[in-house]
Amino acid sequence: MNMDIVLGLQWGDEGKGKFIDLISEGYDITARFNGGANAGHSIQRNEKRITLKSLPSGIFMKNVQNVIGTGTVLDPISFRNEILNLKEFDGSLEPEKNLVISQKAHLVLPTHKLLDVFMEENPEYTTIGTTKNGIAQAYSNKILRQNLRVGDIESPDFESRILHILERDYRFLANGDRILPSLEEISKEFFEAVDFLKKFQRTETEIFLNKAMTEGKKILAEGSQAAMLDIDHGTYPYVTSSSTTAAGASSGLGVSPKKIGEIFGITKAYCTRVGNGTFPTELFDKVGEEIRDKGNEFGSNTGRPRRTGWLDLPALRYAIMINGVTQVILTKADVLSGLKSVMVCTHYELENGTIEHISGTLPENARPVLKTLAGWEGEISSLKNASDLPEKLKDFISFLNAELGAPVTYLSTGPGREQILKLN
Ligand code: 2SA
Ligand code: MG
Repeated sequence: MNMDIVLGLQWGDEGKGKFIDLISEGYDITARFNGGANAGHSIQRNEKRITLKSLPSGIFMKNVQNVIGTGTVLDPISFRNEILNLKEFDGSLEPEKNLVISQKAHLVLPTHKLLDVFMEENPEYTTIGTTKNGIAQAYSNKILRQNLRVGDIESPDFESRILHILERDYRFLANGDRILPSLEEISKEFFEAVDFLKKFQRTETEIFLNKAMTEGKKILAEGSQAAMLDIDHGTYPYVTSSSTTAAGASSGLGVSPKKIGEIFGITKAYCTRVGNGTFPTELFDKVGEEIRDKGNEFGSNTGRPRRTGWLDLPALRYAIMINGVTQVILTKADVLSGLKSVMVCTHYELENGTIEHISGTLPENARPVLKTLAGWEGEISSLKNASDLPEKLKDFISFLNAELGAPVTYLSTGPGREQILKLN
């Protein structure tokens, strides 16, 4: 097996970036297969923290190749900012050398972002609570077969085709009393960013990846967002617009499912969600606030406060099932440390029965049934051995092992790189 996958099992922000950063040393390539600048993968290095958006987390390792795959959408303006930010973070990094971008990844255009804001603020549309990065607009234009791709930036009529789209979108956006930036301004910024993008390697990443595998190289596919935000399987319409699942990794990278080995699913010891949509175990009390503050639960890019709630096992079982998760990585148990008791939703009750797995469409009247477990105490962030964990936390993990159908193999104990314990 040549490709392993890391993905989020909840609504994002499970700590994927940190885990990927830890294990990516064991891989030759890390690859992003979905989403775009809506992602925020936070990584801590030498006391400094950086949030990656479109870049794969292996970008810090010079001997790791990084791929922005076909299933993603790339915003040249955001990409340029991200690269400049990366170089400021560590001037010795050379992403021109260890990054390869798919020619078939779709471009996010400036008007996609304006349209995203327009739809979010216009009561005639459902408000999703998006990151306003134009993600849905880029993907919908892809599906409409009206969009341009990274490979198009070299074509002689690229500029005129882009201008045609921008002008058309502007005619739509200008309908009403909205104040828009000038078209000249946004197109200038866009074309400058496209020139910057030309410094980076662009290729048929499917061929690059499959060839690498025939040479025995190992790939780590890095999921953005999470299972419950998947366009097909998530809590529609409050989802993102890409395929966030293991199957999405396969199609987004052009790598056969036969090549997939481990599927690492990341979950927090509780739940968070940003944006709108169903969240049955949400907490509206002091405990919820405490978790938000202690867990620093604010959007890594947008700064939005995240909604917090208890762990939702039916949702987690569902996410594990649709992804075929082989190992569960548990994060942020340290945030719950000190609570007298913690709760976990074990199933849902309906008028005429129970639900053990929720799928994206949980019936309105489903009531979460919560089980109370004893809390744990003490500072676990500096522990070096899993055997030293508080007994009550060990019990919590054993409980999850029995409930989830996939083993919890790692426990993250803090944001730092070394703060992770391998469990047996
Ligand atoms: P979009 O922008 O169209 O993908 O938004 C659609 C829904 O998907 C959710 N979404 C996210 N949820 C959690 N984290 C995300 N990434 C950033 C982070 C978010 C941030 O890691 O912190 O900085 O606020 C992410 N990206 C998309 C979004 O909230 C909508 O519910
Ligand atoms: Mg995030």
